[in-house]
Amino acid sequence: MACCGGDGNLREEDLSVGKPRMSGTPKIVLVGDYGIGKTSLVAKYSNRNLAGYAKTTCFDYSEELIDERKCQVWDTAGSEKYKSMMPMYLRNATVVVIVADITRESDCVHANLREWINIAIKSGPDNARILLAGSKSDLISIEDVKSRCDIVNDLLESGEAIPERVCAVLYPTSAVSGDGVSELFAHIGEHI
Ligand SMILES: Nc1nc2c(ncn2[C@@H]2O[C@H](COP(=O)(O)OP(=O)(O)OP(=O)(O)O)[C@@H](O)[C@H]2O)c(=O)[nH]1
Ligand SMILES: [Mg+2]
Repeated sequence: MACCGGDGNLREEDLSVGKPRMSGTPKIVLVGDYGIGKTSLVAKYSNRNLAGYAKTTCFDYSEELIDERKCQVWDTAGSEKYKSMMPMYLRNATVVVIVADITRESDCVHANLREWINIAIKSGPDNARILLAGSKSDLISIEDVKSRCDIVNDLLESGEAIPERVCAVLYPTSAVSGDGVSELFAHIGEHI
């Protein structure tokens, strides 16, 4: 369900879906650049078929069972123009999942994750858990997936310290093969 006005601007009532009716229900927010596979990940988890690429407008909202608990899942649009909306999307988030395309060079994946980690820390609640997922693992070999995750994890450990509530381990996933998708959502389930 897309939740934006026809002018592409978010209205306050668009966010009512996350308000009192759902209070107490864990809120999971997926963030990351456009076209990296956030919508596909949620669709794969909930066994929905996607017909081609339709970029998300503002955010899509669905309710999913994660670890046998009903959760609100907010799948945000990655386009640059929606970045200013992040504080609204991230409001009251329980878990923020940052998605990055693992097929890109490791230092690029790392820089991307770092940027989104900073956004999530700055714009999200202080107690939200932040998890990292790599997408499109089906497009590179298993060996490359492993070595890229290792390099990115090493890069995350080095340099500027990351707060403890960020689980700085990159989970590889593929919305095409399904690899890692249930593992990622089980990981989310550990934090709700
Ligand atoms: N090979 C492969 N393609 C993928 C995977 N996940 C997504 N894609 C493709 O990548 C494109 C973008 O996927 P989306 O899930 O719409 O990306 P998004 O992050 O939601 O994009 P925005 O809504 O624009 O932010 C689509 O053509 C998908 O088919 C994956 O795991 N493997
Ligand atoms: Mg999308």
